[in-house]
Amino acid sequence: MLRVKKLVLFTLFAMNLIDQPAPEITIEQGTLIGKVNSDGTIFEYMGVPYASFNSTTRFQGPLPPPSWEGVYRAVDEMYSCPQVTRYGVVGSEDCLKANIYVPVKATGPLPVMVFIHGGAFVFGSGGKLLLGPEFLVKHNVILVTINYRLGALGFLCLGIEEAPGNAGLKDQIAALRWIKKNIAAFGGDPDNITVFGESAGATSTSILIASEATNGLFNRAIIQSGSSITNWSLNKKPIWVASLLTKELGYNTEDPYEIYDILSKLPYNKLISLKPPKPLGLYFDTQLLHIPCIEKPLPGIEPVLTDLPYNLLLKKPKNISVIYGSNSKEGYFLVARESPETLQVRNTHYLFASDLTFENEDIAAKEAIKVKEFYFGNELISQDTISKLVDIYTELYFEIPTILETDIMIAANNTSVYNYYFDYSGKRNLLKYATPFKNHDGACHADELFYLFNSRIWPFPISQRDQKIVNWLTKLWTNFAKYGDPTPNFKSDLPVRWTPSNKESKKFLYINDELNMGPLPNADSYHLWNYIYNNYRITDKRHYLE
Ligand SMILES: *[C@@H]1O[C@H](CO)[C@@H](O)[C@H](O)[C@H]1NC(C)=O
Ligand SMILES: *[C@@H]1O[C@H](CO)[C@@H](O)[C@H](O)[C@H]1NC(C)=O
Ligand SMILES: *[C@@H]1O[C@H](CO)[C@@H](O)[C@H](O)[C@H]1NC(C)=O
Ligand SMILES: *[C@@H]1O[C@H](CO)[C@@H](O)[C@H](O)[C@H]1NC(C)=O
Ligand SMILES: CC(=O)N[C@H]1CO[C@H](CO)[C@@H](O)[C@@H]1O
Ligand SMILES: CC(=O)N[C@H]1CO[C@H](CO)[C@@H](O)[C@@H]1O
Repeated sequence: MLRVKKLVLFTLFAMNLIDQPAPEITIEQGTLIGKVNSDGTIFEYMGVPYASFNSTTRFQGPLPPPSWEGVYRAVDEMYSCPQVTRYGVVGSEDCLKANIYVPVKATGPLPVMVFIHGGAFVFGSGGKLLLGPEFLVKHNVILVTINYRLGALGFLCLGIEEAPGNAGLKDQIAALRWIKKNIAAFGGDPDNITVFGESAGATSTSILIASEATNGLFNRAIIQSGSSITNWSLNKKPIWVASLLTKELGYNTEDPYEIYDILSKLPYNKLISLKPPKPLGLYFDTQLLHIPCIEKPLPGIEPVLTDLPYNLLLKKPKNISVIYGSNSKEGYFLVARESPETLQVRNTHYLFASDLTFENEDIAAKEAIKVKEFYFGNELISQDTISKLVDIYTELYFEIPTILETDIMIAANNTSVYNYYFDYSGKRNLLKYATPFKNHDGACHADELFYLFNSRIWPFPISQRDQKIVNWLTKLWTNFAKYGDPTPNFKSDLPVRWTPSNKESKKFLYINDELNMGPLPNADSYHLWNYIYNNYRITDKRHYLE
């Protein structure tokens, strides 16, 4: 009888009908068990709680991680923080979980790569749907993906103890602390941690570099299409934004305690679904509502951001090496949201973001004309000139801020800074395929992700051409995680030596069908924006504490 049972079980394993268990691991919280992935190469520990949560402290930093009796089955792939999808609200507030992927074959303490997902601070999760681990883990690294609170739950910022702001970033930091403390139990090296992120995840990573709350928590970082010094990294009017939410519920108040009273009692799915109309301002803005903020000092509360990231980076840059990069046509997905009406309105507005300040309106108007002429010459903004709008979105929001941030880090001159420019267009440029630009050249925002991750959302065979990019990208990224140098012995497996930028010149790895080193891309644009930000960047934090 027993024999038969065992045989049945074995057959089921062989057929992958039930999961084979991964080794049990014991940490301070208790013992947990994971499973082996479908091709037998990875031990997966899914949905491991790195912090806990209590709805009575909904907008505050996370609570310490929970402990448990018995064995925790770390196999739940479906955790995500509450967010609005086209199928309604998904996720639950009990979402502060990490997924840990360990190569089955590896020995010795492994370098650890922690990915912070993007999604405009309102959607996304650490799950396999986008972040399948196989491509990276194959190179003998441990990959950790995390969830953090999103939308109003992660970014309500009222400057009071009950809602000090940046809860979502505090989740990320709690995850990093948890990893530092516990990853050795999974075979990871706690002194060999690379944080990487894309879009809002890159902006988060950049903020984590700037923040003093993360000192000593990680050793390297990769910033993909985001920056802490873009306008969309920082909420200039957090209480006003919060009041837009309560206005949707019929209240008219800008009192932080009243706003808190209203929002703290709301069921999370109602709260996360509040969608105030966003007034189109004079500036060219992404109009994200739920983003990080500068925190007011509050007794007993550890802030993430006490000043603009720009100032923090200048004052006390972390001594870590960083890769910065962006994609050649980031703007495709943003332009896809424009309509003839919004294009029309753009003509009467400034073509820069509101993280600038001008002595008077004349100067602002003069500089705005300069920008308009640079991109559009004498032409109007319309469907006919849409490719110029793609460029300005690409450059103003992604490319230029990452390069300006590069400048700051290079000036600090303690570490290596690498730059890349991703221009490849293959069969896995997922976001581009969702835009009207699917047959155009170049890489859209987020397109590089599908060459780093084995996304389940794209379960198609990989072409040989695409496979080459997967191999290169994952090799470069994991080399950097291991050695702080993406091409330490390039002759063996990579066709290029990726040299770091320095004060004299910025050096870019151009990623396409070939890998080549080259100069600063779009140098004229860089000079334009460098001039504007040097002269007009808001650097006084009082502008962000209204
Ligand atoms: C949440 O916090 C409140 C107030 O501190 C406490 O009374 C309650 O027991 C907590 N709930 C859980 C589930 O821990
Ligand atoms: C900065 O980091 C580099 C590389 O890890 C190290 O050699 C150097 O001593 C560090 N400098 C300081 C001031 O910590
Ligand atoms: C490196 O960083 C340390 C600590 O911030 C600083 O004291 C030192 O001057 C820096 N070194 C260089 C070469 O900038
Ligand atoms: C990080 O891990 C790599 C690969 O295991 C190893 O060669 C390297 O020495 C480690 N770096 C540090 C700083 O421990
Ligand atoms: C977030 C974004 O893209 N733009 C913001 C820049 O700053 C102004 C002032 O706070 C906001 O109104 C924009 O929405
Ligand atoms: C690590 C690094 O970038 N070091 C540079 C610091 O600045 C001097 C002078 O510009 C360079 O010679 C170093 O290479």
